[in-house]
Amino acid sequence: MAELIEGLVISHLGQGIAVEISGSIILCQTRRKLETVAVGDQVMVSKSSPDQGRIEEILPRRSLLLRPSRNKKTRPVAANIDRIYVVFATEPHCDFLLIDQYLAICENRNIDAVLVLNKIDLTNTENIKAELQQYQDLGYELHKVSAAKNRGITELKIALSKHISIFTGQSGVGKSSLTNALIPDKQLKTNTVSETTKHGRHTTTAATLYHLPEGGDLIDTPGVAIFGLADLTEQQLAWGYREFQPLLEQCQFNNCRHTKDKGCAVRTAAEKGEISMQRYQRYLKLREKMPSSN
Ligand SMILES: Nc1nc2c(ncn2[C@@H]2O[C@H](COP(=O)(O)OP(=O)(O)O)[C@@H](O)[C@H]2O)c(=O)[nH]1
Ligand SMILES: [Mg+2]
Ligand SMILES: [Zn+2]
Repeated sequence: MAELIEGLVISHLGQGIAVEISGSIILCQTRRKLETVAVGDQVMVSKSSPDQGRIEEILPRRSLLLRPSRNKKTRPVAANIDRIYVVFATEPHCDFLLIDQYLAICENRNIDAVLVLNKIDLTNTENIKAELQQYQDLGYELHKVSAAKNRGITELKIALSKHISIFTGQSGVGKSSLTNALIPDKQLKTNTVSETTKHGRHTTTAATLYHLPEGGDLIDTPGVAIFGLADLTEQQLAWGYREFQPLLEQCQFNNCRHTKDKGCAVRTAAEKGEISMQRYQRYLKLREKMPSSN
């Protein structure tokens, strides 16, 4: 059998998978019965020609993001992500419920979450000051940026420089604009991937990993990268509110749902103002939206 070489999965193409091996990209198929390969995976490849090969093995993952697919199954979206940048903006409006949901998913998937408030050129952030402070008090890093006016981008580049990251957030908040500001030659790179591998065009639905000029990698996924609450349990949702974590074992009943339950430490803490009542109420809303709740 051919020698195995380590590579990095850059993108899914129409006819195979683009794998980067010491700076050049080759087109790979996968060994039969190999589980689904995700962008960001470290893989072992056997080369069949200078620009083609086969993925024989997926190396252990640090993290894995899934999205639901048909038949209640899930599909991997991206692997080995260290940080999820949750992008939001006051235009059209701030959806804190969605932000909490993303933070809860990150908390459960062992991925750091960072907040990015974009479009600071448009409005001042006075009316959401309290919410922003709450997130920062919980230890979440916050970047205030404008992709359009190139504000805060240098700081963002520094933050991105040591990790594999992904942007997520509502449509229209400026994820694509930020990505373009961070990767000025993105289109060129995308075409290069398709050309070097010769086969098939780079489809618009494909997630792609880009090396950032200043260091770090950004996985760009067209559309929404992280999907709802589909794969969280109620317990995981509560755990996803990190300020609840030390309280969860103080609830009187170990199957406490943290709603109207007697002796609930979480509700009590919210009522006393020890944790944010707004966050607690958003937790209740999300809980109701969960497929499992009844
Ligand atoms: N004023 C302003 N508009 C922005 C900024 N960033 C993005 N936009 C605009 O917001 C809209 C949505 O941006 P886009 O990057 O497509 O958002 P995405 O859906 O999250 O990828 C576009 O019309 C952008 O020009 C910004 O920093 N300031
Ligand atoms: Mg976009
Ligand atoms: Zn409780």
